[in-house]
Amino acid sequence: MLQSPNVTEHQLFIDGEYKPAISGRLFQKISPLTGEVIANVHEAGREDVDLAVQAAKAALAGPWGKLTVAERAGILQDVSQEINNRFEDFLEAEIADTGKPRSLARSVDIPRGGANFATFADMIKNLGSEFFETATHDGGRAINYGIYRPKGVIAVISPWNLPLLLMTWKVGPALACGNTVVVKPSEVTPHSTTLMGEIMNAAGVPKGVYNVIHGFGPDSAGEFLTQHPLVDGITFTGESGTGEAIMKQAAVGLRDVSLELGGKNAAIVFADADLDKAVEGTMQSVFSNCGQVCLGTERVYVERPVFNEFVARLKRGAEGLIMGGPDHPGVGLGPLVSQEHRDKVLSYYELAKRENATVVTGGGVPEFGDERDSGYFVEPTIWTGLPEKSNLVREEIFGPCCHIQPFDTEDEVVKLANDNDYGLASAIWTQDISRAHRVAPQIEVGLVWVNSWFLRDLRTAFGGSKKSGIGREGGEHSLEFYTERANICVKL
Ligand code: NAD
Ligand code: 6OD
Repeated sequence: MLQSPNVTEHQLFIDGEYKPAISGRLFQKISPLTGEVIANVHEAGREDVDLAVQAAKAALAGPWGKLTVAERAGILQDVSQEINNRFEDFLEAEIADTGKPRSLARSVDIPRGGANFATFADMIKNLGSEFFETATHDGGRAINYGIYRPKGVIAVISPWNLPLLLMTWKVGPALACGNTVVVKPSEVTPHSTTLMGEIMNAAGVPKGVYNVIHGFGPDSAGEFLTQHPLVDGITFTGESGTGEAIMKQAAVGLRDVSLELGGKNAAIVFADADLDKAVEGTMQSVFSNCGQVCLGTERVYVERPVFNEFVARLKRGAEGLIMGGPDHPGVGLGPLVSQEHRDKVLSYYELAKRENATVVTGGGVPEFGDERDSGYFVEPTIWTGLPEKSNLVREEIFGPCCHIQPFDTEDEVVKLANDNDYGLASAIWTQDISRAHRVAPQIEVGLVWVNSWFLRDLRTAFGGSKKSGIGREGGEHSLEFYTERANICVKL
């Protein structure tokens, strides 16, 4: 394996300090652009995980647990500001780990890192509580009011596709609610989570409140963390199969889980849609982040009168995408994150051939004849003609590809969209406002966009139905997982 000249090292971050793993083990982080080793990462063993969890437990009883809500919110605003101050460092970290276009990381990933702290700091500061007056049997009165307590030590386990965005989406509300965290980022993208240790120290977050352990899932840091008896809750984003494993691990000791899992999201394009906008929106929902977005579209249903035109226009769009590294001129499509993930995506490209799909465009590995040939690129790909029972139409691929299918009636397309084990998100394209309101609630997912995609208001409920998740986070919905609610009843 080649090694880049600028190999970095990522240690664990425990109790406010960077520390080498006691395990003595290191693993390599490979660049998705060059296939070279770009970092050596310390892998946490059981002893390291125990240290991190003990630090998080102790911090609950330290200065962090004694702050007023306003003081805590103030510190989290400082965390947000520090992310903005170190914007360029986060940008470098994120694009080195993922290979994604710089413009995408600049406009989406890094700003959301900051927003995830600022939004939940605001929320917690402005939170009210319920109050009831009760008539008592003796003709008197009692009052009841609700309080929120932090849940305790939260294990945050995050994936590689939007590393900073998805990690802070959990850490922001967890800390806003007064918890402490031990974060296990994906082994594929360790950099930005490590860097957050510096941010926490600079913002004055007390030691032990934010801890980072690196490693893998089974028989490694992820499993050790979820099995630790002092962990009070586990919030996880990743594959549905991993979610099942984590739920089993959480059952021991009856720990609460919040699971944000996979998707096989449908876009529905009605013939009355503004086709320019539908094509542009679907280009984004299929190809953004090289298709590595849980909310991305992999099934497109198009009403028959505009089917051929839509397919032709999406094909033109896909063929116009420029593939390349973060700073390649005009880049629209980066590489997939790893060799392993490329193998998975390509296995579906092969399946399409075996099942005689019509390959509208793409379907293979591009040949550039330049340095891009070392990256994990695949062609943006569109298929038609497969039956709905095909695994390609049913399973999450997580690559820059989609299958397009015509439909004739509203009832038919609702059934098609819902005929899937996943239930994360959907996008509906129509100019008929009544139809939009009629169809959207019938789609069995956690989030439906109408004439848009990935428009996020962090105060809204976010999560998946069916195999796409358990629980909702976002705004005050996050309190359901990150706090314990108690009622205080006072007889007057
Ligand atoms: P993954 O499930 O392979 O890994 C996610 C994390 O879990 C990693 O940190 C991994 O090390 C850890 N892990 C794996 N096995 C574990 C175990 N047994 N115990 C504890 N930790 C374990 O997912 P991925 O490949 O990193 O990410 C892609 C997946 O994430 C896709 O399925 C995508 O749809 C999903 N995702 C969902 C959302 C959402 O909001 N619903 C958001 C982003 C990604
Ligand atoms: O926007 C978010 O808060 C969020 N959780 C996005 C998930 C994207 C999936 O890849």
